[in-house]
Amino acid sequence: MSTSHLISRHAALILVDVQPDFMPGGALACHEGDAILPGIDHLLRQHAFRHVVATQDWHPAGHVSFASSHPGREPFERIPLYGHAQTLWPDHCVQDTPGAALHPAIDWSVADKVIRKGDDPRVDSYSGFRENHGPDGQRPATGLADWLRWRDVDEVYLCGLARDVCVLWTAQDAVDLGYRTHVLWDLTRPVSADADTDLATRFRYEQLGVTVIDSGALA
Ligand code: VGL
Ligand code: ZN
Repeated sequence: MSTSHLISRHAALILVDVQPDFMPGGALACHEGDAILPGIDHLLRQHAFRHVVATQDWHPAGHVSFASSHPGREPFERIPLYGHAQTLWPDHCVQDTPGAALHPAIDWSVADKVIRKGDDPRVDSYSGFRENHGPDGQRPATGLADWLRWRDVDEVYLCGLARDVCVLWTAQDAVDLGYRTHVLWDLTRPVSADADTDLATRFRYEQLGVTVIDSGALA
């Protein structure tokens, strides 16, 4: 935490799913999810990153990840789907609803690119880089890696929601794709409010080789 991070010209900031549905009052609220907004606003106003990308969870009504699409199932149950575990969620980030918007408290004009994910009704998508496993066992790319490659990005800083789901999956893929990967811990919040789970999440990042830092350490 003490080391100050000099931001490279080849680094991108990736803002994951900063959307009202993941904040208190929203359909799939993260614990204190809105607490990240002032820090993200501050960071963007500094124009510290040459490349800024936002991801946006963007589901059609009746999406396969919604518990409501599976009669007799409840949100947060897990079911097998295409050979993998699928957590069922409350209906959230339904396309063109206010809860799915990029959060209005942030000035998104500084984002160079918005990657929408989860719009295939049959497939969930946590990572900003690749969809979850589909019926054919593949994980289709979202286009984010191509976009970053085109701009010579070799290092990514992640923030947003949720710390234990979409930010984590994005971090995992970033590491797999060879990016030096950092998570801005203070600018993330988890779906699960449980402190032990949160500690385990932090350990997972560290195991992956992701640097866990606070945004105050950026220079
Ligand atoms: C997310 C669950 C379902 C996230 C998205 O943004 O972390 N979590 N869809
Ligand atoms: Zn979702």
